[in-house]
This record gives sequence, structure tokens and C-alpha cells, in this order.
Amino acid sequence: MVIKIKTSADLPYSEVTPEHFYRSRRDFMKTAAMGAAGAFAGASVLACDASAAPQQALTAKKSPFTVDRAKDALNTYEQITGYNNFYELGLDKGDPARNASRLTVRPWTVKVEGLVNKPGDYGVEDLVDFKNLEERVYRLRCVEAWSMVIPWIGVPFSSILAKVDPRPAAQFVEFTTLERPSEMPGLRTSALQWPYVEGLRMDEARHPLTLMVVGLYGKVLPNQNGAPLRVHSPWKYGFKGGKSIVRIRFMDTMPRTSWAVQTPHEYGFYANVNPTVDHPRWSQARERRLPSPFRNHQTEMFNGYGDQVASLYAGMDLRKYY
Ligand SMILES: Nc1nc2c(c(=O)[nH]1)N[C@H]1C(S)=C(S)[C@@H](COP(=O)(O)O)O[C@H]1N2
Ligand SMILES: [Mo]
Repeated sequence: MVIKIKTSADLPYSEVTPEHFYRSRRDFMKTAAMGAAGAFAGASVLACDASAAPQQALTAKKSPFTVDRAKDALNTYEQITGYNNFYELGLDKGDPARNASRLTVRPWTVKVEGLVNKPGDYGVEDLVDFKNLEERVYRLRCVEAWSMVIPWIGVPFSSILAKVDPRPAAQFVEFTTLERPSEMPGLRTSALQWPYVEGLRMDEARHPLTLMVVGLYGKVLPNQNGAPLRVHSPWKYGFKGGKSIVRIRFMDTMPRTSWAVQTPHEYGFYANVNPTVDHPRWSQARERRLPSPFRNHQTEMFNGYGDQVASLYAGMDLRKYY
């Protein structure tokens, strides 16, 4: 608890952190001081667990690739770290935060292989230039029709491509994520075929919006959000952003991505946010901007990033290539 107060006060973050972020922490402290764990709402307990281990602060320059904050208010740290999809850590939205501390993310090696000129085992610091981190506030739109606005810290994925140098024959990149049963209770379920695999076309991977994320709200990424590194292409549904990546493979065939393998008629490889193409079981026209219980927000084509990315799909039938 004491650690938590200190780290939040240390944050050089007053500018991007909404008032209620601090307020909710103070309220939580009050509640905590009052007593029994059983009295807490579930979310508060999770938030406590999530930040029990102090996260190291990161320095990042602000990037112009940031949403218009007048339109999109930031979600709180508690919301972003307490309501997650990370099935390896459990299927309930609170499970990843609950089980996050089991995960060890140091040391960490990323295997780079396939159609690439500099294959090998890379440490996180070999891939990510921590002296050139950017803060980018992105919308994350889950295929389940909820969304959040998240102040990520990361580097453009293109900077990693520059280091590992994919060959011209590479047309796709595949991301394979951690499969470690001793630390990931969700792997006992057969919700998906493990490990979780995602992928992008090379032009999508190279696109300046595609971010390799290593931090959140000015600090090192919490485990439940995909430490030590996860990818995010904000014009796509959230499931495209594999968490806790252990392998990056360059291919000339389309990767067999977990959700497309699991339920091909519901989830495709492209998974571009598209309010005009419904999920077979629900509409994608509107979304629930957390913490609202209602679909209070109109979903935008390409999640609002159409000006930047629509040209990638010129001439493609986005109903067919969903
Ligand atoms: N390894 C792995 N990565 C994953 C998932 C997962 O279950 N396992 N869930 C995806 C889904 S469905 C979403 S919406 C986002 C959620 O990211 P967040 O918890 O950081 O908001 O992570 C994606 N990355
Ligand atoms: Mo999702």
C-alpha cells in the first residue's frame, strides 16, 4: 500500500492523468484503511493486487499519434489494468489482474526467425530502444464491443523491423506469445489452441501506427497488459495485439492466428474495426466505452484511424476479408 502511494505520487504525469485517477486512488486508500478485504468491491481488490509490485517509471516523449483528448477521455489506470482479456491468465475479465503476479517476465527472450536477415534470440532491450520511447494515447476496441482509451508507451514496430531486417520475400509477420503452464492457469482451459498466435501483413506491421508496447501511464507495462512487450495496431480489434510476445516470425504465407483457427466464421485474419460488418452474434455499430454499462459510443470505421490506414485496403472487399 505504501509503495503504491509513493509510486503514484512520483509519476510525472499530472498533465495526462485525469483527476479521477488520483481521486479513485485516494478513495481506495480510504477504503483500504477502513478494513476487511471482504468489504471491497472486486475491482478495487484487483487494482490493489495489480499494483502491489512497484512498476518502474519510464521516460517517453509525447507522440502526435495521440487521440483527440477532448473527444476521448483517458481511462483510468485501474480500469486499464483491472479489466483485461489475457486468456492464459484466466477467462474472467478480473483474472489477468488476479493472476498477474505469478508471471515472471525477466529474463525474457524473443526469438526472431523466418524470412529475416538478422534472426536470433533478442533480449527486450536489444529490440526496443528505451531511449526513444513514445507515449501514444490509443483507442483499443475489443471485438466484444467495449473500448478503452489507453496512454501506451512504446516504439513504432517499424523500428524493430529496421533492427532485424526482414527479407523482401516476407509478406506476413507472426507473433507467438508465452505458453508457460506453471505461471498461467488459463492454459488448462481449451478456450483456444495454445500458444496464442497473432499476425499482420507486412505493410500493416510497417505502418507507423503499429506500436510495440512496453509501458502504460508512464510506467513499465503491468503483466496483465502483456509485459514485457505486446503489439497494438489501433485500427484493428484488440485481439490482434498479442501479449507477452516470445517469437516474431517472418513468413510468405498468412499466419494461422488463434482466433481465426478457433472460430473462422466469426474472426478473420484482418479484424479491422468495422461498424458495418456485424459479428455473427452481435452488432458492431456501437460500443461500450468503459466504465459505462451502456453502448454509449458509436464505433468508427477503422476505429477512427481511417485517414491513416484506409489506403492499405484499397480495392479489398472488407466483408469478405473481415
Ligand atoms: N496472449 C494474449 N494476448 C491477447 C489476448 C489473450 O487472450 N492472450 N487477448 C486479446 C484481446 S481479445 C484484447 S481486447 C486485448 C486486451 O488488451 P488489454 O487487456 O491490455 O486491454 O489483448 C489481446 N491480446
Ligand atoms: Mo478483445
